[in-house]
Amino acid sequence: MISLQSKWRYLFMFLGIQLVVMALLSREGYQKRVSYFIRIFRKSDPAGAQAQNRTATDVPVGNVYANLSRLSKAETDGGDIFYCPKTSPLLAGPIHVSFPSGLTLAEVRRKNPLVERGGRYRPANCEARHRTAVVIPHRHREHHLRFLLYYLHPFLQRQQLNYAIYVIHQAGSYTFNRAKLMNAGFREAMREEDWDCLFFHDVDLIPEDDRNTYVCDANPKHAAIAMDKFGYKLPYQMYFGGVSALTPLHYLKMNGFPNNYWGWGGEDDDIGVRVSLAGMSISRPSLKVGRYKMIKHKLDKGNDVNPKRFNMLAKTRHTWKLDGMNTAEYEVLSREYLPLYTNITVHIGTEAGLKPLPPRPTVPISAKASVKAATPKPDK
Ligand code: UD2
Ligand code: MN
Repeated sequence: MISLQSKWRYLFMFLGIQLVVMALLSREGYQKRVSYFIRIFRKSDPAGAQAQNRTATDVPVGNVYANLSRLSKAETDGGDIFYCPKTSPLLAGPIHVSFPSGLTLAEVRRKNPLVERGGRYRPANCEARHRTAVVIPHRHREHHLRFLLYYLHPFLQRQQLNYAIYVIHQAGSYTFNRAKLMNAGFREAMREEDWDCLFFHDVDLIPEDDRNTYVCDANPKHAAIAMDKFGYKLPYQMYFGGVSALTPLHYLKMNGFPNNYWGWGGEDDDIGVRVSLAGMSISRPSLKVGRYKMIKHKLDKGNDVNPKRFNMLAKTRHTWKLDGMNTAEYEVLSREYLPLYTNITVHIGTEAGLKPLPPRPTVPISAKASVKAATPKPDK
């Protein structure tokens, strides 16, 4: 009969032999088999569960950072660099989007080591086929901006683009003007580089499929065709809000965007109408690919609904050539090349122009009529 003590001895001997065998196997380059062997004994291993969700290229489905480990800094030997493939081999389709609390810009930086100052990137081992500037109108939405940067940087790197991210920040507290900020963004981005495509991008919209490529089409493209807030459907045929993409030629052909929509609403429809007035049509990705999640939010302070929007929209066909890129007046207050984006702070004035509105005179009631006549009317 074997005593209890010798039972333990045999057990230790058996484990010892196993360890020696495993060590030998791993020295011979059999690490994969060893880790497989180990995994068999770890039933509830989350990594094992995740492995079942992997694609043929060993990528966890939906993780926007999954493929970035396949990117590297330039390793060229000084020889020719060839164009990147027409379809990036790094694309993986649907992206899982969630908004965990506590995300910091430092974390986004850490996860995107190849992004250069000003939020720029170009593939190291092939020549990008496309140069895209992303223009984001912004004020007081730092929380949303962090999430957008977290998702957009790896998304664009997967697409093997030469890109930069420009945040156009409206200075002051006067009513927000999304479309005028885009005009400023267009001019300031083109001043820096000969971009062949500009993406005009709400700060709170996160793309959910990397096959929605951030390159331009033959016609102005409306990219945010399927948003969660509209049940992943296009709300109406002429809808052009959220995210759109135009070449510099498209942009100039339609005289850019309107400058006179102050506050929420209308400007996106005006832009859509401009596309057709300039003789172009709207192109769109498929509903399957042009999917976006919008970070939930309330209407901002300083961006009240614009009550004049319907009247203005009715006049777009008469106004589009008179107001737009050709009349966009603003002052650049600062240009900062931050690690994850270029921040351009602009003063865009008010309805009355670039100069701040003169303080209202306090006058006796009898004199009010004559002052009214002398005060410049805000333009429509
Ligand atoms: C819708 C459209 C948007 C625009 C807007 C009307 C969608 C997804 N988007 O957005 O493209 O046509 O209606 O103007 O339907 N912003 C700031 N700070 C502010 C206010 C606005 O940064 O204080 C920027 C920001 O990039 C934001 C964008 O302007 O995403 C649009 O404003 P919004 O998100 O408040 O309006 P929303 O979601 O109704
Ligand atoms: Mn929004």
